[in-house]
Amino acid sequence: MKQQTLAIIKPDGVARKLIGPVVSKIENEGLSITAMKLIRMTKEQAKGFYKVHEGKPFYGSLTDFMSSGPCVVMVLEGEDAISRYRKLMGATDYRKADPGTIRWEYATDIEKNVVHGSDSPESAAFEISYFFNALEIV
Ligand code: IDP
Ligand code: MG
Repeated sequence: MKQQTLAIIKPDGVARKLIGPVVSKIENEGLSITAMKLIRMTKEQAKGFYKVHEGKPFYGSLTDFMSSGPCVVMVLEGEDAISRYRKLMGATDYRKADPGTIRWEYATDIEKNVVHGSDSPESAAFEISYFFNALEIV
């Protein structure tokens, strides 16, 4: 099934000049980028984006981190884009990520794990609309 998913290169990835390597992995996987921009979230915007994690012990630190610098936000499109991009990212904890995945190769910390990807069609719809309007998606 053709799907869209929301991908983010987090502030650690942008600061470490990993935009190119991450985009290469996405393109090599055969996923299409149908929207892309550099943004910097406020703390409030990061809290809204990660509302699903409100109340968890890492919520405050995560939203500080996500608002600490610029991020690249992208819409990816392709067959089973949601699960394919989740697989390409690797496990949340980079120490458990499969070899060759983005987090296996580049993450340094369970929080500073370089990338985000939607985990379901429902979250993809919410997350894409959080950053992009219809005119910005090609
Ligand atoms: P995901 O990004 O693989 O979907 P989630 O469980 O949705 O993982 O968590 C969102 C983000 O919160 C993670 O990518 C990571 O940056 C951070 N995070 C998750 N679990 C922890 C934790 O136990 N300690 C610190 N940060 C965490
Ligand atoms: Mg998640």
